[in-house]
Amino acid sequence: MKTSSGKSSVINAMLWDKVLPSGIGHTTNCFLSVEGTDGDKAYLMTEGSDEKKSVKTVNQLAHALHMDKDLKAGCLVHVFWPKAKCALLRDDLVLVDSPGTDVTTELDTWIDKFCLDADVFVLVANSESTLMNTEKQFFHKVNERLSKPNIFILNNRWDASASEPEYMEDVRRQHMERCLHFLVEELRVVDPFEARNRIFFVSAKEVLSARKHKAQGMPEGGGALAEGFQARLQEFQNFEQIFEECISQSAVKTKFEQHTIRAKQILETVKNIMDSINVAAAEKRVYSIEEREDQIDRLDFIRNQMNLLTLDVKKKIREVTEEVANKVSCAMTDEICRLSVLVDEFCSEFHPTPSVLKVYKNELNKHIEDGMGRNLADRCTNEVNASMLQSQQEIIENLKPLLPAGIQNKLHTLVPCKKFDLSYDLNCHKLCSDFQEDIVFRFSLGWSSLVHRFLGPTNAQRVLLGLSEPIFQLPRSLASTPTAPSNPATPDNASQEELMVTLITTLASLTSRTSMGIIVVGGVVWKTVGWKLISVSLSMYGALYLYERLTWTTRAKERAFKQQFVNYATEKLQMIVSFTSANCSHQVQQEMATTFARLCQQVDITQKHLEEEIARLSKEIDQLEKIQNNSKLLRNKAVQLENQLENFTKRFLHSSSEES
Ligand SMILES: Nc1nc2c(ncn2[C@@H]2O[C@H](COP(=O)(O)OP(=O)(O)OP(=O)(O)O)[C@@H](O)[C@H]2O)c(=O)[nH]1
Ligand SMILES: [Mg+2]
Repeated sequence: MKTSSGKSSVINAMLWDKVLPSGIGHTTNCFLSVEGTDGDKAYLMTEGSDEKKSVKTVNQLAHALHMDKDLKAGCLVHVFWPKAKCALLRDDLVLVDSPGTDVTTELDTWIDKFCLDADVFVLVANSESTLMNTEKQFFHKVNERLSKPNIFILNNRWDASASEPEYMEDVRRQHMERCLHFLVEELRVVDPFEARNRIFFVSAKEVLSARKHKAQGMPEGGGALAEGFQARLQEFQNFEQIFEECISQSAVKTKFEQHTIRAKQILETVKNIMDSINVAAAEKRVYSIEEREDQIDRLDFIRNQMNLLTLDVKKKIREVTEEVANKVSCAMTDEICRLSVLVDEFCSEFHPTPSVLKVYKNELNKHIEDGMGRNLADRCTNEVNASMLQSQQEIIENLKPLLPAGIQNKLHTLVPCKKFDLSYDLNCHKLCSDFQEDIVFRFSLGWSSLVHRFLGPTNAQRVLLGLSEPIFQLPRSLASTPTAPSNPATPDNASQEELMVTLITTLASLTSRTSMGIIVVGGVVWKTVGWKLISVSLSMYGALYLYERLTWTTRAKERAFKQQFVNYATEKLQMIVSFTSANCSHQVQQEMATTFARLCQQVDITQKHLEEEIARLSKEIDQLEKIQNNSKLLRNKAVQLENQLENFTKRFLHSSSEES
């Protein structure tokens, strides 16, 4: 590092050619880097300019450097030397030559600028003097900035020692001790054993001239060479070999150490990320599994409850409908019993002409239909409504817990419990359309009335229509009796005797009433007593007839009509009691079933939502499992890479640092 110690000469010797200018005095006035170029021409580039200045000879280079007034000691000039000319430059090696250190005080700036990237430092000392303090100081500073820098010490100009062979060994030992002390004790960059491979005694000038000779095809030992040249050449070659080994190891280290450290950091981060992903996914998965279990439980619960509730509701609907049927049928039976009252209440113009009668009947039908409907409604509708509403409310209350809170609140709008009107649909008009009134005058002791009374309405009709068996064939002679006008259907061909026999035969089995007794007695007497008695009887009979005929007024007819209608309608209505009650209970059943169906629909929606949610959770759980597996896989990969990096570090980085 000291001026003229031969730094430039060492580089030239290593490059086998005089690449850099060297000479007595302060030759190198700035930093010079020498690196290889693929081209066959050398050139140089100064800092801050892209211009490639061509150099042909060293003199030109020296000239160029000297001429450049802008160049200061602190700046860097790149010298590009054809790789073809020098093997050393082929592996991207860059050699940096410095100006003499004793000429400048800008050590710190230099170190920052040129030394921090350096793999190997070579201290070229002048073996004719001892290590200079300025040289030592530079390396102390370098040592502060870099950890264990690779430092070689070349004691150059060792050829000079050949002139004083008697002191040579002593001088060499002295130099060696001082250099060892400097490297091992002061700088502590190497151990004592290793340090012996870092200190060499050489002559750059000799080596360069020998190599130049050799390059020109002349013997390398040619020219005026001092004694011990071969040993010094050998030592220089040793230096070169160890220097190159050191460079390559250091290159590996500088190239890969930082990357390895960075890669380890990245792998550590990746591991942490994967771990946290794994933990988070596991937590989320556990949570999702729990949630899914909850939802499945809830779904099962809803299904079971629905099954139970459906049975319950069916039972309830059956009960309510039965209750309604009973109620309606009771109410209707009562109403039918009270039908005469309802019919009596009716008043409208009555006249036995068919047209008036038709209107009368229509109105009567309507009156009964309205009245009965109203009465039934009064008796049943409220109760039915109440019990139905109560049942519906019970059903809703039972179903409510199966629905989510949001729907529970608006259930009354989704399933409205409106007031429900039973429709009884009596349809009296149609029911009584067959009604045929019988309001022609009929004498109570007349022929047909008697037959009616004795034989009952069915047999009487058969007898009167002449469709019965011969025993019921009525005697023809009776046609002349006063009863004849009252019954136009009386047969003419029946004989009196036969009639009597028939009557007696029939009467024998019947409990006789007073009038019947009279007739029977009259009939028996007729054959035995005289005409006086018969004429008295006949006049009494006539008077009775006259009386009945006169009292057969329109009012009586209306009464008879109403009575007949009541009988007829009672019979007909009784026939439809079970039908109507069934109809009503059916309406109730429909209404309740509709309500229940609406509720079921809501429950179905809830179930469907639950099923969807369960499916979603299952999918999520699968995804989380995949994520977990992936994160584990990636973590394992990271661990593998870490191991590989560790092996690499042990093999290529640690070993080299241990060696150095
Ligand atoms: N005898 C002898 N002379 C040498 C040796 N090495 C270099 N010289 C001579 O010493 C002088 C200075 O050599 P340089 O290589 O320029 O020295 P330097 O350290 O680069 O000098 P600066 O760049 O000025 O700091 C030159 O004249 C060389 O011929 C050597 O090993 N033995
Ligand atoms: Mg120099």
